[in-house]
Amino acid sequence: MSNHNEYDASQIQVLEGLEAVKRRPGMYIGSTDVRGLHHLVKELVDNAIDEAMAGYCDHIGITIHKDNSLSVRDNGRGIPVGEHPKMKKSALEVALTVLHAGGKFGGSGYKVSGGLHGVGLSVVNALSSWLKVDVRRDGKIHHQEYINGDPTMPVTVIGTYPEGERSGTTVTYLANDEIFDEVNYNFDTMITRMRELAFLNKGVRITVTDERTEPFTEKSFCYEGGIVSFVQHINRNKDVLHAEPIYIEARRDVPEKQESASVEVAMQYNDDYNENVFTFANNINTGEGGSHLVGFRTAVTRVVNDYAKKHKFIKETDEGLKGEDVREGLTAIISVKLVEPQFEGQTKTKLGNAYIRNLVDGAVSNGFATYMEEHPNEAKAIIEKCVTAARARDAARKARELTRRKTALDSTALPGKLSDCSEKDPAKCEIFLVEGDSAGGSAKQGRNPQFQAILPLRGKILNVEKARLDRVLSSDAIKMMITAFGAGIDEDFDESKLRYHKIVCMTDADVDGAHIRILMLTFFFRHMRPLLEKGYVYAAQPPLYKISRGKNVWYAYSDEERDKILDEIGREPKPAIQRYKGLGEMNADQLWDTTMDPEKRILWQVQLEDAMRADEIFSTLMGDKVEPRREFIERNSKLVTDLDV
Ligand code: 0RA
Repeated sequence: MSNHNEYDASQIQVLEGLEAVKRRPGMYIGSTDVRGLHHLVKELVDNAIDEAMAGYCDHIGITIHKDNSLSVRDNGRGIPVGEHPKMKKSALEVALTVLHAGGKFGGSGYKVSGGLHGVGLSVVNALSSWLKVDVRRDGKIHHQEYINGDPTMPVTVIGTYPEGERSGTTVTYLANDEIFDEVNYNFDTMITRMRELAFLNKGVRITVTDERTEPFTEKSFCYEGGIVSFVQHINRNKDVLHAEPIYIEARRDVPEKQESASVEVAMQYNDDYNENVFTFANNINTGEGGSHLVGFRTAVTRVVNDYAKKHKFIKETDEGLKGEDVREGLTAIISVKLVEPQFEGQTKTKLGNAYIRNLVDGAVSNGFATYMEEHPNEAKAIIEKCVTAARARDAARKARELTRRKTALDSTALPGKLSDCSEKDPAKCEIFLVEGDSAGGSAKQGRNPQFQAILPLRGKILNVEKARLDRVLSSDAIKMMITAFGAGIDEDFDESKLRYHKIVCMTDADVDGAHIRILMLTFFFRHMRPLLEKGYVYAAQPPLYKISRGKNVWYAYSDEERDKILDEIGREPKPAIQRYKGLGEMNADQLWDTTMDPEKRILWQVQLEDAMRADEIFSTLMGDKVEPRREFIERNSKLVTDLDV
């Protein structure tokens, strides 16, 4: 087999064995924690998605087995099994044992895919205690097994499959528990990612089966509507301004590169105040944006302004609507596919390829303008929303300038309620946002004033999910946080001005406390997102119980811990058990000992793994539709109270 569809050795970029992967797994999969573990699944699923993008596969199955091994199967053409012309062994074995062997896998026919077909296979093999592969191809079932990355048998035909049945590839592996801290897959993480992949690749069915539960748990995703369904899914609990999302698609040949690139956009306005625009390049979530996002934004601003002027919603001489005005309440998915994506930025999730900007701008300018002209009622609703947003923004701008001027020029303008610390190096400074004035008093007495600042916040914080910026900025608690942190908000947010690198939400260990914490997090998420992205936000964990006997005191942070302590110290001489109802019941020393002392306290760092999931959580919890909120809380009662774990 030496037709041009089979790769040859000259196309193999790096000839390295698997030792390099075993030695430095982080280089290949990011980390060896649970994220790295999930990365293995991603490597295999990406290969199958490539096969689907090339048009040969429409079903991908993922099964988590009882022993934590995992299978990925697809109904594509099957990995080639013929002899590799230069390596003198089966192409399948080469794919599993040679790093980057997949770099140019497949030759032509993959013009718009990520072009990395099969790359991850050898990495997964290197990091597995055992791996088995089955390829159905040309009527035969080819099989091979590995231990610690080494084959224990040659590729062997172990049977046939009936004519008319689909070809395909199945890989089953057990992640090596000497390499990974954790070999337990998280079903929910898996579901979220697979649903996203199904949205991005319309018509491809992705099924996830968890055999660890009795009976098995199974979820299957397939969206004929693709990213249109995705936008409807994001907006499902919101009131939309036009019934159907706007869908735009375009493809362009890039003659200089002999390749083509494609873009798909789906967009729909809702009556909220947030922008929910998510971008992807080759199915990879480009969280830092890039050229596709710039092109999209330019086009949307231009189309809305042109239409608004032409149809006299605003005057020809007006300054016009700003980008942020035309994106208020806009939900959109932008998905581009191109041959050699360049990923830049701090987290390598910013698309660099400059020509994509014009591709997206052109497509959206045409498609969106046409939609507006053809749908005057919908266009009117959209424009009126943008005009209102602009007016409110003007009021907010004035309010904002006030806070900005204060923070920039006037350091004495720190909020009166803030008890600041004396240390000036932000990296060493902590600020505790404390629920209620009485707990605030104890915290102020109990703290170490060298590096710990206290800001008491009275009552509920404004729900920013349901308020425009002008109202947000008129809330006292929010103004205090902005001035105390010193870094500004929204696009003015400047991390280098941040005055504390630990921002600790210290609320009661009850439902109200959890609610107040979510309100704080909602504000950070919508207006100071870098705080969450950079891991500056923490939740304090005050104890639930104080157990005392004679002079000895123990604190328990959960019911289980209380029982464990009681088991250890014995229940017989009847220790006194006090259940704390709130932070206010603790005196200054107790608060320091249990919750604030860096030597003893438990702080949870709030992690923002997935902005899209966070948006879903915040808009469900904080939005005004009651039914989805109730359902969400029923399904996720643990998550809601532990949102910050
Ligand atoms: C290159 C060529 C061909 C198939 C594949 C790669 C392929 C790789 C993977 C990895 C997971 N599933 C896969 N399915 C297919 C086919 C070439 C030919 O048939 O001519």
